[in-house]
Amino acid sequence: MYNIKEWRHVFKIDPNKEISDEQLEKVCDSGTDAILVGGTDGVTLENTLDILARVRRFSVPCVLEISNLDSITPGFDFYFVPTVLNSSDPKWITGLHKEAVKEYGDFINWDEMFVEGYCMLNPDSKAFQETNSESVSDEDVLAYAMMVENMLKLPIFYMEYSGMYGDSNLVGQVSRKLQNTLLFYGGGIHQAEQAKEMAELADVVIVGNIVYDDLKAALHTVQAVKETKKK
Ligand code: 1GP
Repeated sequence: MYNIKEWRHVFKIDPNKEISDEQLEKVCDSGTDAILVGGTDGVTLENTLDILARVRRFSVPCVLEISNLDSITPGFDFYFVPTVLNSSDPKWITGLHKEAVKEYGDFINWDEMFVEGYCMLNPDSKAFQETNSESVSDEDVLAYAMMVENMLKLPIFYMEYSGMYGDSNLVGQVSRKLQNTLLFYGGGIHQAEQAKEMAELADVVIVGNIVYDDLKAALHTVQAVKETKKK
């Protein structure tokens, strides 16, 4: 079985966006550690199953990042469940989770499930707005990181800058607060240099949009991350 503790680079594929078979093959065979399937809007069971079937032709691990109850389906290697720490709406913190467990709780293989403590950091992003997130100070982010590590004891803390390159200084400070919890960084990575900078600070670097905007640049981020040691 795969060990997520060894992952360094992940591509996030949005089921609601078009990607050709040829492009998807390049993404899956790129040497990335996993394909994370998830998006903010328009994620349906149909487009999720389509991506799952197409990624399954390759040996790369395939993970569903659950974004709504309708698109949950068996067949993924892992299920990542976001809980949005800075949301003002309980629905995104424990609400949808409770509904999912009410419906599927007895069928869930808990060993395949990892909860991600999300901190939404780009107020202009769809993800931030959709989840009714509240703006946070650096001190807030550090407090959330310490809570995730020491109080909630979640496996993953996700700094989500979706669409915007983040503050490497803050990512570094967060990194120093986490020992057992893995630090995921995602947002605005357009070139290898940025991927490398974040790979020095975070355990896992997530690359999303650039796959659709500039596939060649996206593919270059894999090697950049892989040859970088976390400090
Ligand atoms: C989005 O964190 C990921 O959920 C990656 O962000 O799309 O900006 O690369 P980008």
